[in-house]
This record gives sequence, structure tokens and C-alpha cells, in this order.
Amino acid sequence: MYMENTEKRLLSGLQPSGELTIGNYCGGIRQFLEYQKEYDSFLFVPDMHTITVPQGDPKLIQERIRRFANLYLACGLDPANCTFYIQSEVPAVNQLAWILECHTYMGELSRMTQFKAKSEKQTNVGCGLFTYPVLMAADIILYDSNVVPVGADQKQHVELARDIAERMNHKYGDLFVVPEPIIPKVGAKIKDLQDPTKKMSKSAEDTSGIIFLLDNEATIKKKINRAVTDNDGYVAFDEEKKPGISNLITLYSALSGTPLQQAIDRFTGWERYGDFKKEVLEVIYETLRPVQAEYERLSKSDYVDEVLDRGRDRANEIANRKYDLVRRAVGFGR
Ligand code: AQP
Repeated sequence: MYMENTEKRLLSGLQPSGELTIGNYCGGIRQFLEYQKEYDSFLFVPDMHTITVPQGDPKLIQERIRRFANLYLACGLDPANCTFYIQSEVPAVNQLAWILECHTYMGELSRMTQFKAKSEKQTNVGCGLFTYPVLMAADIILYDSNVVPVGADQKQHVELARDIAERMNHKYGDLFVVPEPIIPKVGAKIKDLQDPTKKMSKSAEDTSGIIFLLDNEATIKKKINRAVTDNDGYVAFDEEKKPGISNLITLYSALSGTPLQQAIDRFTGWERYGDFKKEVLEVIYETLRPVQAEYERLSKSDYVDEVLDRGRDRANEIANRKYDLVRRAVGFGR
């Protein structure tokens, strides 16, 4: 099997559709930060994924790409340890995606829950929304990624990438590493504060139940104070009967690093939701203050371009070598 080096590789990406949320932080970014030093880490901005649903002005996508990139750095991405790049700047991913599409079944893609949920919200559903999990599989296996840290909603897509890699290996010999998802124990699915039965999503239309990483403190306070709870008058963890309170306890646990059971023990029985919400608010502030300050500093400079240029070059080098191997294996070219 062709492998770049013996060090295990980690890959992660968050698409620049909407703005990054505290849910994305808990399920995606936080894990990346935790593991980045243990692996040969790859982090990318999946800009090609954003146009699977209609987007507005292309200029806004470009601004968002930059904002996302600066935010990753501000959150603690270590450029010395990480290959950080923009997806569309590595053309081999598209070339590989085509080959993988021809080895993926319609039935598999029809079962993707995210496709079902997102396609219901649109009238003219683009084919890209349907085939997007294959592009994601290409993103992952192109680099022989061993692990992919994701929130719970993306587990199905990583499993599809595994199936495709295994199928390709079976048919053409060992071409790809079969990746494993890493799902956080706590915070894998942070819920919307206004509707704690559904996932907090960066591109949701109603933003009142979403905390964005760049929200100011007054806005965050308003959103937490208005977070839907219940009328029971006591704090307890019960995701079915008390989804709002349970979501806030989970958020507290994920952000503070306090084990979930310890957070539950601490807050269970508190009778004033206001006091409990203040504690949650404090850990959100503590998490976001340094991130926002660093973001302000970075966004005034061009440092991010330096990092992304370096990342693009390394990513292309590895991706082109792998693609060349795959295209020969399937019989393309002379
Ligand atoms: N609510 C969430 N709780 C925990 N983790 C979450 N993630 C997303 N929402 C939550 C994780 O963040 C990463 C983002 O992946 P993505 O950009 O591919 O998009 P997504 O999974 O579709 O996330 P969103 O926020 O819902 O974006 P939109 O609205 O654009 O579709 C992944 O690791 C994801 O699991």
C-alpha cells in the first residue's frame, strides 16, 4: 500500500455555510484541537461543499472562507503541526470524487439522513447535495486519513467513506486507508436553544437559538437567557423530558471540560434556572473571549494566507501522488 509516512493522519473540515457555532466548536473544532498534536493533522475549509445548497453573493462565500480560516487559527489550530488548506485549491479531490461516485450506489446516498433533511427544505434539489457525501469521502481517503473527528450528524458520512474505501480496496488492491470516525463523548450534538429537540446548525434561518463563535457577550447573554427550558422549576438531566436543561448541562460540560456526570451532580436540584444559566454563560464567555480577541488580531493581518499557501502546497503534493495511483489502478490514461 502507498503511504506517505508511518505517522497516523487526522483530517477534519467545517464547511463555510453560515457562521461557525458553539455546536461546531463542541463537535468538530474542540476535538481537532485535542488531537492535533497526536497525529499528522489536516484541517481544511470545504468551500466546495457550501454550494450544495443555494448560496448568495459569491463574494460573501469568499469572506466567510477567510473568516473561518482566521477563526480556526484563533481557536488554537497549530500551523506548525497541521496542514491547513482550502478544499477547492486541491483539484485532485474532485478527480477522485468522480471515480468514487462511479463506485457508490444510489441506494447508499438515498439513505443519508442529512440529504433527506436538507432536500426537504428545498424545491429544486441540486445533484451536488445528493453526491456530496462522496466528495466528503474523497476528502478523507485522498490523504489516507486514519481518523476523522466529527459530531454525531457526520458519523454516517464517515461510515460511507469507510464502505467506499473498502470497496475500492477489494476491487483494485489496497489503495486507501479505511478511516475511523472519532465522536466526542459529550457535545456530539448540541441542540438549538429555541428548539432543543433539533441540532444547532450554522445555516439555520432562525438564529435566535444559535450561539455563534463571533457573537458579542450581550447577544450571547440574551440567547442563553431566552433558551427554552421547562416549567418544572428544578434542574435535572433528562434528554427526553427536559431537553432544554439537558442541552445546557451538556454545553457546560463540553466547554468546561467537566465530565458530564460531575456537571449533572453539581447542578441537579438547583431551583433557580437563572443561577444555572449564569454558570453556563460564564463558561461560554471564558471559551470565546480568547478566541475572539485572537480573531480580531489575526484578521488585521495576512498571516492566514501564509499558512494556507503552505498547506495548499503540501496537500497538493500528497493528493496528486495518491490520485495518480488511483487513476492508474482504475485504468485511466496511457
Ligand atoms: N450541533 C452540533 N453539535 C455538535 N457538533 C456539531 N457539528 C455540526 N453541528 C453540531 C459538527 O461540526 C462539524 C461541521 O461540519 P459541516 O460544516 O460539514 O456541517 P454540518 O455537520 O452540516 O454542520 P452544521 O452546523 O449543521 O452546518 P450546515 O447548517 O451548513 O449544514 C462536523 O464535525 C459536525 O458533526
